[in-house]
Amino acid sequence: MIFEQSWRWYGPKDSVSLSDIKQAGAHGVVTSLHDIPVGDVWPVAAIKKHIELLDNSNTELPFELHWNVVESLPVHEHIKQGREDRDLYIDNYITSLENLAACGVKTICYNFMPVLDWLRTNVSYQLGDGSKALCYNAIDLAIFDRYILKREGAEESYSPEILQQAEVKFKNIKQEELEILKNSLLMALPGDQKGFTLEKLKKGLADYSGISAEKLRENLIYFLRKVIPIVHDLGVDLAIHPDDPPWSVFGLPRVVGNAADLTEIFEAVPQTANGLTFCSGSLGASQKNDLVELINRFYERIHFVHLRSVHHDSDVQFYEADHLEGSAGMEKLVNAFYENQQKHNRKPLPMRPDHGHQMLDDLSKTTYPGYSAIGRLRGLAELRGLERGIIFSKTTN
Ligand code: CS2
Ligand code: MN
Repeated sequence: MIFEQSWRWYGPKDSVSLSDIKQAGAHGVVTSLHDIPVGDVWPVAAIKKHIELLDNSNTELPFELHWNVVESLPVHEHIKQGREDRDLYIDNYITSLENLAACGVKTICYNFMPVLDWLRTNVSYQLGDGSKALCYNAIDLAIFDRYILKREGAEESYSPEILQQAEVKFKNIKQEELEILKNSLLMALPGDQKGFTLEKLKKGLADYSGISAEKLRENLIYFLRKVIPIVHDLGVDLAIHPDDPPWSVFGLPRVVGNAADLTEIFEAVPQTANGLTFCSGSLGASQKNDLVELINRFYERIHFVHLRSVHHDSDVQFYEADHLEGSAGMEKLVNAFYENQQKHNRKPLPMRPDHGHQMLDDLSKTTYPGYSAIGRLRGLAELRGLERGIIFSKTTN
């Protein structure tokens, strides 16, 4: 197979159970210890307890689940900011990786986005078939930034056209539209952080004033130079998740968005343990990124795959389409993974459908935006079919 079918699980509090995951046909469980504060060490006992949850589910049915990827082991903001105490947090990070390795969990996804993880302006964007998707609109982001957050200097982050359109749209906007916008941007990010308030967001942004993209990149490389040589010897692979969207938001620096960024990061610390989570949705949000080229170029560093497809309505808006639709060209991507696997003779890479629509019964449930059961089930099933079809067409005449 090209991929090890995987599924993100937020732990016992997740409304999608391990039994649901089995029924979705995934074997790999991508999960994290969400209750441990960012920056603290993950103790062996806590890791083992989490593994036991999966092991216990394996006694019910012969269908086995295992923890194949940590998503995420979050990086403390002081490391990203390069504060004086960063070495302490880096040491904790290394200890957590050593503990995970001792328990056999060796693929680690993380990101280096300041303050925020992924960001959307509407987490319940209505699609024509009745399902709901996640959507990003640059004009709405400008409205939030200027008129709700009222960030100082916000106007410098947008083009005159966007600012003008934001002004016009804001004048006529309905209260409920504003609520959706505010809630979408401030909602709790999946499992990782408590929801933001405007105040917390302002404070988080202020902590980055004076930190340029160059500085952030330096801080990332500083972190990798300390961590990679140690974890490389343990057989651990780190897989950085690209910025989503892959450009600056709220004036924050972002440095993991395209081939040039990735090349700098990988050249600075060449071991393949310094690797990538190939996320077709995040990288594909920029129409300048050629996804197939990125797979071909960085394949040997790709340790984990997120598949989803965005659809670009215009230069200012994209939404997350069905996995086989949208702009990603999923057939070409899965084919590129097949070709590279043949060439480099690698075992199946863990792959999960990254987000799904809220559809059918999902619509009446509360789930983390993007992480409903049925939408992802559809995504995984379609991707599995595509994978089978590609392998079949390559191996039979
Ligand atoms: C995920 C990210 O939901 C998503 O889009 O791909 O939140 C991802 O888990 C983190 O950025 C990885 O650290
Ligand atoms: Mn992703």
